[in-house]
Amino acid sequence: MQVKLNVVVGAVAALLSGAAMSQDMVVKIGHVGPTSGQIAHLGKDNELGARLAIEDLNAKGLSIGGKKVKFELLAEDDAGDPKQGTAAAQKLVDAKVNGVVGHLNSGTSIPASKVYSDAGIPQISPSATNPKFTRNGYKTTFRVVADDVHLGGTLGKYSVKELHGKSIAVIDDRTAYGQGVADEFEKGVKGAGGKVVGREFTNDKATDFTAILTSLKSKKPDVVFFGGMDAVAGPMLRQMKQLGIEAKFMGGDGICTGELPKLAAGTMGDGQVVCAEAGGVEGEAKKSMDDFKAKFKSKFNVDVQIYAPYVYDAVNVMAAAMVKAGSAEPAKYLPVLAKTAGYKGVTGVISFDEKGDIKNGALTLYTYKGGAREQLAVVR
Ligand code: ABU
Repeated sequence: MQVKLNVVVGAVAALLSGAAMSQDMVVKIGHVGPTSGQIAHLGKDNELGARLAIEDLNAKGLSIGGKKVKFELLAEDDAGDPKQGTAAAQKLVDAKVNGVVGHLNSGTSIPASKVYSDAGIPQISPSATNPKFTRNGYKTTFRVVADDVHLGGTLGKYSVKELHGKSIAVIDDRTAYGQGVADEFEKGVKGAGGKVVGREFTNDKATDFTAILTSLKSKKPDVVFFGGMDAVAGPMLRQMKQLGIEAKFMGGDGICTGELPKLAAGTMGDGQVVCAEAGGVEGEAKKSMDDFKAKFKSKFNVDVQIYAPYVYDAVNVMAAAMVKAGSAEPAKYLPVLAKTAGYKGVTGVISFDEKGDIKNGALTLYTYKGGAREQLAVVR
């Protein structure tokens, strides 16, 4: 008798759980970043931001169009390489993701944006800052950070007006991001009446900068700007020290990471480096960012490098558009996503303009003291 009862209870439980499962809807969010290679620490930072967002969304038990939703993360590695970027994008399209957050780099985000656009899948980059990313006329392309026109231009002006640079040297890594931000920096310097005494380039895998630094040294720069990522900037700082180049060192968001002091191996002077994150919060809004960073640290036992909070917000903005549209189908929620206005995230208020760029994007200027990043100012 007891055996029969157990069988009946088991069958009812199985039926009930089956019914619950059939009511649930799975929403697949793709994430792509370089989780291997020289800037894997930044790719992993972004991916953890996505993981935290998905966990928090699932904990809220959201419904979309009357159906309970389970969000799933499909994480891909593009190694920061444009070809691997488009292959990863195609893989996510084939997996029928509902939306994509990524890629990290401009050099991967730009070619991948065509793949997502052709498939009608919304893409939000949390960190690609090259202006071209949102200027191809694709309705599916968005970003939640300021672009390099703003970033490079502001840093260029800052080098002249605040750092009082008289002879400024510029180096870039020839990537879409590095070359673009360095060009904008140069325009900013010249617009502020400053003088660029030399321009050199390297690549995003280089480790030896002796030739270009020696050439620039002869021009006696008081500021050196590098358009590229922290993995290259760190060894460059080490070699500047070895060559006795005492200049201030500036860079965009690609170098403005928690990892830079380690990569420079203790050769950065206090206040020597000035860089900018392509976003930022101040005043009362700072608490949400600080709370996010504390939660991230307690959950993953690592500090935020730079863009994890922006990934977190990008996933949430996408989910909010799905809820509002009552559908996770890309064609149905895309118009709602495009109209995002006044979304309050951990990185501040997010509204998109007609190109898919964040409106009124902020920049946060930083320096480093005692091996730690220290905020100088938030500017718009
Ligand atoms: N924005 C800095 C790093 C990513 C990129 O734009 O390539």
